[in-house]
Amino acid sequence: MTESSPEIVLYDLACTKNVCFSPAVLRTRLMLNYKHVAYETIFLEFPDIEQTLKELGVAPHDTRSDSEPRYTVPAIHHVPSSTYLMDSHAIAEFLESTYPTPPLTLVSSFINQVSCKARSALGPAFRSSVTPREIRILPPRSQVYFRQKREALLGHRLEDLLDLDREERTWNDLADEIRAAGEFMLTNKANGPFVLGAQPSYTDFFIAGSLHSARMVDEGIFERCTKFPGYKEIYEACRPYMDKMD
Ligand SMILES: N[C@@H](CCC(=O)N[C@@H](CS)C(=O)NCC(=O)O)C(=O)O
Repeated sequence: MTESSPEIVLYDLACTKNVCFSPAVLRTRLMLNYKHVAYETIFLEFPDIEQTLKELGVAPHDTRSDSEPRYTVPAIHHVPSSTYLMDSHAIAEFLESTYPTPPLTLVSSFINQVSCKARSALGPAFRSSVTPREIRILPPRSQVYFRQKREALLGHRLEDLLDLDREERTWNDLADEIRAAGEFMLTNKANGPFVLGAQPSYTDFFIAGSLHSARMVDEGIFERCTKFPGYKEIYEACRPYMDKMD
């Protein structure tokens, strides 16, 4: 397979750095890189996602509220089977069954617990630090879209989220939980650097993807997080699967 005949077209979210920064797309991208699947990327601006995916015939999400977008990236076009698919979890299952080698554990009781702890510890911290800064790396049309959607949800201006004292308190309040989640990631460290030990899992890609996303938005958030045990280890172990980011 050559660069000019990719197996997969990956629809990603555009930013001014021209690299992948969406945490959801990063999970898919790390998986494609890990499995050495030849793919090309089409970066879409926020306001173009719905129309582009609709025109491709992608089935919309069955959403129950106006706040959940009906079309999201990542989306893929699997060229050999003319399959169009949206949603990182559905895409992960498709990739695992279509490209079983090398294998990737997508679910297990242990990795699900690790994901859950990481999400609950980092979610509020990233919402206080990443969400208000993300707009800075969006192109102008995406900025307008992002501001409109987020402010409608928040009920106030994005800038009001960026209160440095409150941000500090949020991280301090969460410190024990972030540390505990990071230490839990290291449960199998005697066998290797990944959550399961020697082999990466989808949870490693979730953690590394979230950290890389934060890093693309603001290096300081990444540094803040990787001071805790576990996070840097997983991130570095996943570095080999971050070679292609565009
Ligand atoms: N559950 C989805 C969520 C993906 C998601 O939220 N993607 C965002 C970009 S990071 C998106 O496409 N949003 C479209 C919009 O807000 O209109 C997944 O994991 O694939």
